[in-house]
Amino acid sequence: MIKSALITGITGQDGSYLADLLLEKGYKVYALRRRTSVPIMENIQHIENEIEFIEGDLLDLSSLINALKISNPDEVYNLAAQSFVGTSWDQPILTGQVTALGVANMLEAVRIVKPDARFYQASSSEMFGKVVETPQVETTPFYPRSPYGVAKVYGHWMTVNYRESFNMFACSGILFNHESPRRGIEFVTRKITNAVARIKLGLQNELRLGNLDALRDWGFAKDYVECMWLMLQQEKPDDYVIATGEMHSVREFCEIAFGHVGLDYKNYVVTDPKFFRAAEVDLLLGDPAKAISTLGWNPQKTTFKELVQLMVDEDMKKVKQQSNNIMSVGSRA
Ligand code: NDP
Ligand code: GDR
Repeated sequence: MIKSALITGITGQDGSYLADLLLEKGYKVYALRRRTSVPIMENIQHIENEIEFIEGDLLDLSSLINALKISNPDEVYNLAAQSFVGTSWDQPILTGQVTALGVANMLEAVRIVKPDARFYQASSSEMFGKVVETPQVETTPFYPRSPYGVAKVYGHWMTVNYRESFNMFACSGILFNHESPRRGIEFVTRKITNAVARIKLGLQNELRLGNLDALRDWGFAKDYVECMWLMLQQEKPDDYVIATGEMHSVREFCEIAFGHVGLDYKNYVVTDPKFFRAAEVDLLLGDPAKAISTLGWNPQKTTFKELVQLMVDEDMKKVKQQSNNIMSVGSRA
């Protein structure tokens, strides 16, 4: 029997890696995609023809019901969100509508159309925010520090509530930061690796960043989507912290990234108050013990240093390619 899955957030980092994984496993993959004036396909171009796209939006319940009816999925992965913490202060209402109420819409669509589908909710370490214990585990109390974090707490508890109220197979993955060459350019890791490539190739002189002392537990996105799938293969639905159990600073990330191309970050990084958060999350460190013992997951597949270096290498290739394209257009003009 071929299994089928519906993914929301397909154009983003995680959606694209999860689609790769599920296609590899032989799933029929359906994906909810928003209409945009120009298609955002960078992350999924390579699998575009293998996915069945359904137009819809997390804000529009009828489109979600339609997506559930068309796909009739065994598994639903709700990855869509307004996911950038910084923007959540500029657009707190929209963030609440998409990242919080969007989860309720998705859960309702599943409950109405396919209540026996297995449901995954993309919860976040940002729910811990101002941490009250370190490392953070599944039972650590939440203290979100941004409209994004607050919205994710709502989505998390709605997932737990639908499991308890309707006996749905609903899981919440509390994932710590995970990165990759497919990461959005405004997130600090990709902002750094892209700038390193541009500086190395003489296209940029400096990199303006906010808080260099923020500490995060950074993993590789490709390793993390495997956990999403594993959670839905268990006998019982549950919630899991997914993290490496290691913490590094933004400064350390810069040091390794610049160092990888023979540069010293101190000569290029400028601190700019514009990039400081209204309320910062100083540190996040997860304990993935439950995921290791129950899901059999290996949190250290890709080390921190390997992650930074692979992101720099990919950005070097991409930036070189972009500047070659510009030069060949210029020479034809
Ligand atoms: P991205 O920001 O890369 O992707 C977000 C996706 O959500 C995009 O496909 C976007 O589509 C889609 N989307 C946004 N708004 C809507 C909407 N109203 N209706 C339908 N789709 C919408 O996120 P990531 O891949 O990094 O993260 C995936 C999920 O995991 C998110 O929910 C995020 O909050 C959560 N998370 C991420 C972590 C990380 O470190 N990456 C850690 C913990 C949780 P479009 O292209 O049209 O904008
Ligand atoms: P985060 O990721 O807020 O943890 O949310 P981000 O990469 O944006 O910030 C990480 C830390 O770096 C500090 N920082 C900067 N951040 C950005 N974006 N730009 C800068 O110039 C900069 N300088 C320093 C930040 O202050 C912060 O402390 C990500 C998202 O993927 C969420 O959706 C997800 O839920 C969490 O990770 C877990």
